[in-house]
Amino acid sequence: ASLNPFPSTFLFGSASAAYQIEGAYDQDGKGPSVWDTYTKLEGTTFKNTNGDVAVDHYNRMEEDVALMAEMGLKTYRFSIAWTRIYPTGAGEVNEAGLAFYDRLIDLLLQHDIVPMVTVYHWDLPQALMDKYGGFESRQIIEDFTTYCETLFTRYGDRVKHWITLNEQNIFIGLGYRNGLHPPGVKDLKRMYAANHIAFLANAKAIASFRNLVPDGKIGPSFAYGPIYPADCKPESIIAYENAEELNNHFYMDVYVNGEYPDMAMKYLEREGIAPTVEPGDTEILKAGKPDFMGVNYYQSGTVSANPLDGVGEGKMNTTGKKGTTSASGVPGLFRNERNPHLETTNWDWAIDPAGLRVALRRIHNRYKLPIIISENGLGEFDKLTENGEVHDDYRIDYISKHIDEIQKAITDGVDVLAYCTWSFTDLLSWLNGYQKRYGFVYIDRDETDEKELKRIKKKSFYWYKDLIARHANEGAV
Ligand code: GCO
Repeated sequence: ASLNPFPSTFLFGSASAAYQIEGAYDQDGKGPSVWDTYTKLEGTTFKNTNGDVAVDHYNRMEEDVALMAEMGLKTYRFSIAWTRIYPTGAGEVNEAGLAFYDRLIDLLLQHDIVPMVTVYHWDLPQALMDKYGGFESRQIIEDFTTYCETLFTRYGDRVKHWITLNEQNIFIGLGYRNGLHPPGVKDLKRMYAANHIAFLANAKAIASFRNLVPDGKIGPSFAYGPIYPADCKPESIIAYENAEELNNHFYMDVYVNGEYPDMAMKYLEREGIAPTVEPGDTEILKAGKPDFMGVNYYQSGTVSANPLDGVGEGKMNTTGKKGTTSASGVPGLFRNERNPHLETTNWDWAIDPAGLRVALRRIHNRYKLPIIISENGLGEFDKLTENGEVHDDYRIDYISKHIDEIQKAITDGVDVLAYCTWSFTDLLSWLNGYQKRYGFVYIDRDETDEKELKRIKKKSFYWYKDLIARHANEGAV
């Protein structure tokens, strides 16, 4: 039996985020974000790298879009920097910031590239952190909604694909559990409280989108690592269910159904770290149901049982640091394990193409929503050859295997609308600097030396270009 083809409307694309590519950190009235501040604190990032210049996309946008057009991208997912629109998070709008994204959107459309806009990819205005602690205050709900409404009103005529919060589980988790992202806190009670407020902000923004862009689609992008049991011991199955519920359903259930899953909530209540759900919150959450689930997929996780006095909160395995995958977990619920069947990247992320099919099937079965794969890709130490080429066959291998699994999931019956690789050009890895490269386009720079920021097409660039053309012409990939 053969596989179903990708639908003709399927969008093969690529993605980025403002802080990771734009640079121009104080140009044209942009205000500072928490990442501008955090990366300047000694020791927070690899070799103290920051995004002041990044890959200077802000000043080279035309050149970058020309490369996307040459490739034939069907969609480009990018994020808008809140601090370009509202330099202090609220108050007066900065027309120069709005105009930059107008130009980007118009240029994409001229080349038949569908713009997919992320409204929040982690660069919270520093002013809102200073004023009320960012996501720790309910005041952010109104400021975030106002910011979103400004974007919906300005761009909604041309942009029909919107992503609200990018990887809420990661920016809240690394920000408040592991202390690795701003604000660098390690406090689970504060984490779950901020997370609840982020849900409310997300839902309010979606509700107002309905009035402003009635013909558009909107949803969050969730970093989904599907969980496997380490073996078939019954206690491993319970552990897997615990981890799937606390790490994954805990977020997606609220996005889609407006309610926290029972067992995770009971656990948080027992620990005294449950968020306070105020009267009216559930109604707000239920009124913000997304049109699709955005999924950023990099790897699966594997767990076994963990006794009550077992290993505790370790670093999440998404930090990209070596050796953090094992020996962590939640006492009484699960313990993270290595999966002996999977190889890992140089940053110790398990490589698991079939896990993407698992992810898509699970989301489809539980939530019955279409899915946009908003990120998937391989971070590597790409090197230029002597004649200035990049032979990233490992990336081609990685992406093609993941695309095969998407096709299997589509054949299974999952409704997948788009696939965005991470990333189009190389860019700043939040904590790992410029050495960790994800792009189809190599950028000639390192942590300290910006060089000329020359754009060099990698081997994978030509490969993805061919794949998109084959899909457009023959329906095959
Ligand atoms: C990194 C990460 C990021 C994320 C992306 C999440 O190395 O910093 O991989 O690039 O994948 O920003 O949405």
